[in-house]
Amino acid sequence: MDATSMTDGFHVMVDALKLNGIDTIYGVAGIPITDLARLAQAEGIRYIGFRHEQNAGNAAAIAGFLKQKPGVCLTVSGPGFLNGLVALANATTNCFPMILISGSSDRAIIDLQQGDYEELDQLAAAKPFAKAAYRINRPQDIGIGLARAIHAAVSGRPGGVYLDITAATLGAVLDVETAQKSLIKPVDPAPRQIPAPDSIARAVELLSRAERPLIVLGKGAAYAQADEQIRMLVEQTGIPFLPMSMAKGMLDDNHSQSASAARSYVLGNADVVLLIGARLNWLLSHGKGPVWSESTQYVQIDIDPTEIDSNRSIAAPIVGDIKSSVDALLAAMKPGSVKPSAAWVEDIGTRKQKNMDRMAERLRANPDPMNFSSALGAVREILTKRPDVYVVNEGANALDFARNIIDMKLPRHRLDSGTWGIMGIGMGYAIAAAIETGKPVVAIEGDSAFGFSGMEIETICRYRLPVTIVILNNGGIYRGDTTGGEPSPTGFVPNARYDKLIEAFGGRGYHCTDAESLAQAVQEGLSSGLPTLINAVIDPTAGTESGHIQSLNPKSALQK
Ligand code: ADP
Ligand code: TZD
Ligand code: MG
Repeated sequence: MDATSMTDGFHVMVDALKLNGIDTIYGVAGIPITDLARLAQAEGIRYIGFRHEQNAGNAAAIAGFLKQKPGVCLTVSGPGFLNGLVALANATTNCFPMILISGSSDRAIIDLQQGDYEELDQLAAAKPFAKAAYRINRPQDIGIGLARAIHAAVSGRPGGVYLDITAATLGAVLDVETAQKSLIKPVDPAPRQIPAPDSIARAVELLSRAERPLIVLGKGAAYAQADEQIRMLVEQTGIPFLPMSMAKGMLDDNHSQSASAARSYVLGNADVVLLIGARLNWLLSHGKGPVWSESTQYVQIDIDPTEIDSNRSIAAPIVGDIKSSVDALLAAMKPGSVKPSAAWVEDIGTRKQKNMDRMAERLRANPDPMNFSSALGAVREILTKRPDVYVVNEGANALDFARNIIDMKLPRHRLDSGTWGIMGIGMGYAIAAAIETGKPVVAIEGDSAFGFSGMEIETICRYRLPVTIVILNNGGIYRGDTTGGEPSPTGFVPNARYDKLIEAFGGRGYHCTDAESLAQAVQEGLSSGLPTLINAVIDPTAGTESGHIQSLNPKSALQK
C-alpha cells in the first residue's frame, strides 16, 4: 500500500467531527492535541483557544444548551483534563449536552504508575462526574467512540460526556479505506420520547379540577425549544406561569400571565402545579414548606423517569420529551376545560402590582454611591431596547438583583450560575453565546464572580467579540471589606480598577460611579460591538451575605 492511501488518528477524528456537524471546538492547546486543533482549524472547524480549560468547557456546555447539540471542549492530558472536568460536571448537573475530549498519555505507563508526562487515569477520574465516559484506544474506533459520545450527550436527559483519546491513537496510522468505513453519523441521536396516553389523561383530569393552577417553566423547557407549544399551552389555558431563571424569556417577562412578581404567593397558594422541565431541587425549595403548601398537587413533565417523586409525591407524572408532551396535553384538553379561577388571577394581579410598584421605586432612587438596584436600573434601561442581547449573569447579590430587575423577552437569552449556583461560568458562557449566535452579549458580573474567569477578557479581545462586561463592584464576596485591618475572608482590594485590565488587550474600559454614565457606557459598548469592560462602582456596604440564600448558610454556634 503506498503512503498516499494512509491516514492517521488526527485526520480521522477531524473527519468524524465534521461528519457530525461539529463546527466549533473550544479548547486549550498542548501535548498531545495541538495538531488536532491545528488540523481541525485547517479543515474548517472554528477553533476558539482559551486561557483555562474550565472556561473552554463552560463555553462548550452553554453552546450545547443553545444549540441542542453537544458542545465540544478539547484539552491536554492530566491537569488540563482536570481543569475541564469542573465544567463537564457542571454541564451534567445542568443537563447541558457537551463532550470533553482530552488527549491522554501512555496507558502502559499510567497503569503501572511509572510517571508519564501529565500522567492521570483520566477515564476513572471522569466517570463520577460525567453522564458517560469512554476511551478510544485504536484509530479505527474513533468514529464509533464519537458516535457513542454524541448519543450519550443528547439523548434522554442531556449531560456531559468524557471522551478519552490516547496520544498513541491520534498518531497511529491506518489506511484510508478502513478509516472512511469506520466513520458513523448517528441517526436520530435525540429521539422523541412520546408520553404514555394514560399519563396525559391523568394530568388533564387533575388540571381540570384546579382552581389555582400554576405552570413552572424550567431550563429543560428552554432547552427543548418547544417555544410555540408552551406559549399555546399558557395562553389557551390562561394559567399563570413562573419562569425559573434560565427559562426567563420563554414568554416575555412582561406577559400579563407572568407571576414572577408574585413568586412566593403563587408557590404558597397554587393547588395544582404543572412543572415543565424544572426539578423540585433547592431552587424550588424541594417542593416543601414553608414555601409550598402541603396540599399542592403536581403534574411533572420530564424526560427522566427517575426525576419523578425525587423530592415530593407527584400526582400526575408525564415522562416524555417536552415538545411531544405539551403537544399531547394540548390535544387532550377540551377548550375551556382547564382554566384558573377569576379570584386566583385577580389575587395574583393585585400582588404583582404592589411588588412592581415597590421595585419601580427602588429603580428610580439615585443613591451616591450606586447600589445594586440603581446600577441595574441603568443597565435595564438600555437592555429593554435590545431584547436580542444575550445576558450572562453570576455573583450573589449581583445574580439575585439582576435576575429580578433585568427582564427577558426572548427564549434562551439568559445564561447564569444555574443548578449549582456556580461562580466562574461568566466569560466562558459569554464567549460561546457570542460565537454561537453572532449576537451581542452583556455579562453582568459580581466582582468576585468575574475573577474566576476574568483572564478570558484576552480571549474576548483576541476574537474581537461583541461582549460588554458589567462588573458590579462592591469590593468583595457579598460586600466590601470596610474594617481596614487584616483582609477579611470576603473582602478584596477596595476601589479595584477592573476597567484597566481590558485595556491591556486593546479593549475599552469604563469606570462608572453613577447610573447615568453607566447607562451611557452600556449603550456605547453595545453599539460599538467591541470588547468592553465597565467597572460599575457599588457601595461596598451594599449586598447581604449569600444574597437571597442566606438561610442555607450554617452559622458557627460559637460566633458571638
Ligand atoms: P431549572 O433549574 O430551570 O428549574 P432544572 O435544570 O432543574 O431546571 O430541570 C431541567 C429538567 O428538564 C431536568 O430534570 C431534565 O431532565 C429535563 N429535561 C431536559 N430536556 C428535556 C426535554 N427535552 N424534555 C423533557 N425534559 C427535559
Ligand atoms: N466557588 C464557586 C466555584 N462557586 C461558588 N458559588 C462559590 C465559590 C461561593 N460563592 C457564592 O456562592 S457567590 C460568590 C462566591 C465566592 C461570590 C459573591 O460575590 P460577588 O457578588 O462579588 O460575585 P456580590 O454582588 O458581591 O454578592
Ligand atoms: Mg461583590
